[in-house]
Amino acid sequence: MRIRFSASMMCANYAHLEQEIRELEDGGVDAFHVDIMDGTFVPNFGMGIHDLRYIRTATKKSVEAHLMVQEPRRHLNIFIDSGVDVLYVHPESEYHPSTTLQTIIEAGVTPGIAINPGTSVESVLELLHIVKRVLVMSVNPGHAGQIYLPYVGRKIGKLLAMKEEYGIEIFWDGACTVDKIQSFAPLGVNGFVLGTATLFGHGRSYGEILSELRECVSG
Ligand code: S6P
Ligand code: MG
Repeated sequence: MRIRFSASMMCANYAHLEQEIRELEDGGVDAFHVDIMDGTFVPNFGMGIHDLRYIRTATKKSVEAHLMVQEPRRHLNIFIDSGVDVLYVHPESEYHPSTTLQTIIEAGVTPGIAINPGTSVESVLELLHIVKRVLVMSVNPGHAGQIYLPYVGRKIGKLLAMKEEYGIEIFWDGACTVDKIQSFAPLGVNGFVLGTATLFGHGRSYGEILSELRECVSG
């Protein structure tokens, strides 16, 4: 199984965004992760629709939008029309998350749910029938640079045991360090969102870091 590494673009250098995208692509990143926040569902404003549209036009690689917004169904078409490959919504943000996910599926976009540290697998069980991806938050959503919440490890274990039955892929978002990748990739986590913990702001090239990570998870 090829492990997929996504770059958390909220952590990129906006003074040179195009150059950042080229360096990440050349360095071997698999996808661009765009954190959209509304200041209500999470206590922060992250990236916006213009950032998402720009990144979409600047790369042919996969672009995933992580919608940390209240009732994303109200704005879903804006995100679908941006040309994203994957849309993650938070079940906690909707009265009817399955309706929202159905709209995503019908638009031909890969449907995913992002689940907060305080959200149990049991409470989203039925949604696992219709999503392709589960993005497990190992920090509370809203900010980069936070500390890993260790109790999330058990939830990942539970989801891994259900992967085959539900036909889902599991992705990790938040405080994703090398040791976490080394421990969880062999267990079956399909991909990791890389932010400040591993990829950005370390004074090393993205290519160097990504090759080391690739080596860590190979074989
Ligand atoms: C958090 C967001 C994440 C972060 C990412 C940053 O609300 O969904 O995608 O951008 O976790 O990575 P790090 O390594 O700084 O925690
Ligand atoms: Mg995210």
